[in-house]
Amino acid sequence: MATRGGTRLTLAIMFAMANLLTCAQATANYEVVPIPDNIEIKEGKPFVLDGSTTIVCTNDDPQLRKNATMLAGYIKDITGMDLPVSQGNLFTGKPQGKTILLSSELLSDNPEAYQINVTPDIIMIGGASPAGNFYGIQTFRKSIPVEKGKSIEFPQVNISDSPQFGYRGAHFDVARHFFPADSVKTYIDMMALHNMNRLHWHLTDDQGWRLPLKKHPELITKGSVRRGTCIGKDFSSCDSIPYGGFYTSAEIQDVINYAADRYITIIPEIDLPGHMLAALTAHPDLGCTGGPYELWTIWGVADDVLCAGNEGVYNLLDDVLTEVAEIFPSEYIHIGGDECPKDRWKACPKCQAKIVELGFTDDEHSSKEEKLQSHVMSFATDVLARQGKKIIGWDEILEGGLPDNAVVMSWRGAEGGQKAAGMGHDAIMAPYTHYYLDYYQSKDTENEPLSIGGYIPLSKSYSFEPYEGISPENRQHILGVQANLWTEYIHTFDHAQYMVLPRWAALSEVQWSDPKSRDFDAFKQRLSRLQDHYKLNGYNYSNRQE
Ligand code: TNX
Repeated sequence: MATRGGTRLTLAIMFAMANLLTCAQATANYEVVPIPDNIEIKEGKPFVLDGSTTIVCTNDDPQLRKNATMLAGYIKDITGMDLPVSQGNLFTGKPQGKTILLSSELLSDNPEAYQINVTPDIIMIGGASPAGNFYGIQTFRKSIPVEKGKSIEFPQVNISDSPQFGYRGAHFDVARHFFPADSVKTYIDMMALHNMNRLHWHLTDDQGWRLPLKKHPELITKGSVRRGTCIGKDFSSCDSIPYGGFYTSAEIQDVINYAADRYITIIPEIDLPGHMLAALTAHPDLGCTGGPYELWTIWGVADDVLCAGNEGVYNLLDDVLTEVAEIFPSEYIHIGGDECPKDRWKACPKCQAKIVELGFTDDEHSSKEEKLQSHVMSFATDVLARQGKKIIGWDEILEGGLPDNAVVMSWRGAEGGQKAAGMGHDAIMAPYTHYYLDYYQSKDTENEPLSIGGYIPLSKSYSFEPYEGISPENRQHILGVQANLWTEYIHTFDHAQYMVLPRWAALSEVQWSDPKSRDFDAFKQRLSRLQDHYKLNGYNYSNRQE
């Protein structure tokens, strides 16, 4: 009896000790999403992150300081440790104690490149720029297991990494349903977690105008609240509940700055000359029929578009785009160009007179109305060029001839991007076949929230090959890849998060990682750890992994 009891006691103590040892410590895993290019683990004593660690910037660059504060925030959220941030210099003496050292002087052709070197006393996160440093911080942050109250062991390692593409985009439609500035900021945080750097902000459409402009306040006062919304997919119905929303100028500025602190550029979209019922509602004289018009309560493609034979349209576009260029620091402004039916223009004496004036005729490439649309797009391009900006347009802009320097956003498959690259134009791949995240992510549609249709499982988003069909000499024209989130059927931010997560994780590996590392099963392992970070941050995500 005594012996048995003694054995039991010894076992219990051993078990408790083993538990203590394993519970008190957790080990970092560098295989994060998106997977870094090179991870070289080394033998030897790990770096143990505990409350005595200091975060040190190697210079007084204000961006690096912001990075350091952000890193301290991430570590606090994940582990509960509150680490101090200070400034030091690698060359004027070794910092005291255990240190995470941030720098932005790494030599690399790619400004977004970074390296992480872990030794027992120092973790060095070096970027080729503050942005590169920031991506090093993202990888570091994602490597930490989400287990509060434990010290974290970081195995010694050399990581070197840089992105495949300079344009790593996510789109957000805030016109069909409105998402307040706080939600947009959370969207930006989610993007940063996936190393994305361009937010394509779809601010105007047939169902609402969300961007305040000083010169044209009527676009908000008359164009931001619709009479109601159709119920589900029944376009003959209307809930008769006024629906709308818009940002204040201060909120727009705040979102731009918030994004910039996370190395994300906001590309605003003013969708023209179709998808313009909001502007027509405010200015009925600018449509071919003279109206009256009202904000749409249904979805789809409206026949009423801006009248391209009306001088007032050009004046409005000049004012709007000039002010948009002043507000947004981005090099690119998106001017839409998609889904502009030509029925009204064909029947409109003013549009037909303009076609005659410009000498347009039908030919084997395009109709005279398509050429008229190109004329509008060229006008908008020139207005923006005067402000030092370039344009992005949906792939329909290929139809009547492309303005110089125009970037094509390929959405009706990858063909538009392939064609643009062949013509020497830059292109962004956002094919509906892989990256329309308003589509279902499961075949089990009965148990999914109502969606526009389609089926894009995680594996499909993971399988896109951006260079397929592009000759090696034209690859330089593929700026990058983007996913779009159209919100006809997405009413809440919770639902928006559910649609993009985890498909953004798949996208991020296509945008960032070396295609040689593409492996769906290995990706799913990495994803399970990323999901812990989704949970920690309170992001709503889907568990579907078809
Ligand atoms: C096509 S993509 C559209 C949008 C819709 C979307 C729905 C593009 C340029 N136009 O207006 O919201 O499909 O999936």
